[in-house]
Amino acid sequence: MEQLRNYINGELTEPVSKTYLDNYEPATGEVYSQIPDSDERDVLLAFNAAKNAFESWSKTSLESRMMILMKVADGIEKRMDEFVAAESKDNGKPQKLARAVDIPRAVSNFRFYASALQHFASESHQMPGVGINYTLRQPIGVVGCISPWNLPLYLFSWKIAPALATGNCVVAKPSEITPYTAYLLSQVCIEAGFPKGVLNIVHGLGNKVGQAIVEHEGIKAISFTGGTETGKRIASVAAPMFKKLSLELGGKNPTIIFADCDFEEIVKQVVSSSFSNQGEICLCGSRIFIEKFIYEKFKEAFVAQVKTLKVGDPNNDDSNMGAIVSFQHKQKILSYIKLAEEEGGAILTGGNEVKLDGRCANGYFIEPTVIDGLDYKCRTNQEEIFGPVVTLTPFENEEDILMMANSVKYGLSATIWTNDLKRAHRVAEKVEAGIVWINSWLVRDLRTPFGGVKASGVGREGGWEAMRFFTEAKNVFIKS
Ligand code: TXE
Repeated sequence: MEQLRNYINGELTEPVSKTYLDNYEPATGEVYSQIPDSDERDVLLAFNAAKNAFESWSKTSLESRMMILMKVADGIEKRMDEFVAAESKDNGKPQKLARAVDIPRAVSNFRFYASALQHFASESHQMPGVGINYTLRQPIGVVGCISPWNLPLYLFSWKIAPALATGNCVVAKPSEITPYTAYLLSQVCIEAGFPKGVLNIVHGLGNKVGQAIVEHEGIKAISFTGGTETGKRIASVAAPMFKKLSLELGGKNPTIIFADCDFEEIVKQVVSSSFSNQGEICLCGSRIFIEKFIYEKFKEAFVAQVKTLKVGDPNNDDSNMGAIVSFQHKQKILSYIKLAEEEGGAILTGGNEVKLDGRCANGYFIEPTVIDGLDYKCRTNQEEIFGPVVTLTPFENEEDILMMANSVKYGLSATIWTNDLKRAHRVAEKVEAGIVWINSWLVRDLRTPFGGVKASGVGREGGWEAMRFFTEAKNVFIKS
């Protein structure tokens, strides 16, 4: 059985405990590798390596820093097939999705920030006859990056690339459920000649390794993506330590469809925004609101389209949906489907586990599920399910839809389908979200601010937002 390794001080290392955790393949339900069951001792080794590397890394020329980050991007790209297969095997997503989205985006993340670091400028403020102020944006030092299982390398690199680009050294922890591509990244860093100790990857459990990263006095900023409840726990530890915090948390995103939308075009797009990655994307639209005039027409067309989705072996190119990431998460999703029925919902399609034969006979598969007839205030419509489950709800008018859309504790993203330009701007302005798409979904420009409001998180990633998060601004005034 393959045993993964931590990446500490430029070397692949065993956990101090010498113990390992099983790593499952969601499509088969089988253990296929083991990850280090690291603890605070491994985090301490990683922190010391990062601290020792900081002096030289933070003084590395911008061009050299850019070059080595570009080499990492090239290294991933060169091993694309291996990364794609690993991401799909670890997460359960179709290989074609990992090939189209996850791994290319991880490459883009490294290239984006490798170039951004050469253009990241700061301000000066002249006081005529008095003097001049200039702002230094200095790296923080050793920072912590903790990422989830839904888009493993995509979100892992989304944090560590800007952290490294701004001259910090990193102690990073991928999800224990999907560790493999982070392990491959370690190998790429070694092959690229990445300076020792600048990036350290410690595998293991959240409440052991993640907690140790958050608690460590010397780790001055935490960038986290994951569940809202975990975000709360992290904030409760980090805030009193005055650490900088970036929290990208859960969502319960509305898809808002007005009667004047381009009906034929949107049905397939809303199927995609509902069920991509088995619905395990924080930006998926899980509450679909349809203007009452077209409710029945949309319901019929949408359900018919959903029924064409094939849930299958992630290795097969004709699979539109793969496996749910873990047995526990599959059970959580099924429990919400049961709750929806208890709350009076009608299952229009789906609602069941999918039993495949062959190698996937023991895998974790759920049908794409569409439910209607629920009150917008019920638990199914208020709580994040994070799986292939969406609800349909009719609405009367703009006021009605904004009240329902904003009724949840989350505020991550929203998607609006309408050809009324003024209405699009009005609704985009009033919907409580950090990211809004109009007549599109998941169009991503890495320069834009990324993040949510309310229980969806604190702070923004992306573009200069990430570069500023990972630096401290210092104003210096010189008298003339
Ligand atoms: O997140 P967790 P998971 C939501 C979604 C999902 C829920 C849980 O609702 O069902 O979060 O998913 C580490 N201190 N999203 O289990 O548990 C953990 O090891 C420090 C939305 O992935 O929050 C992992 O590396 N770290 C999200 C990471 O935190 C801790 C995407 C995320 O784990 C920790 C994924 C602790 N006390 C899930 N406990 C989005 N917004 O994209 C755990 N961890």
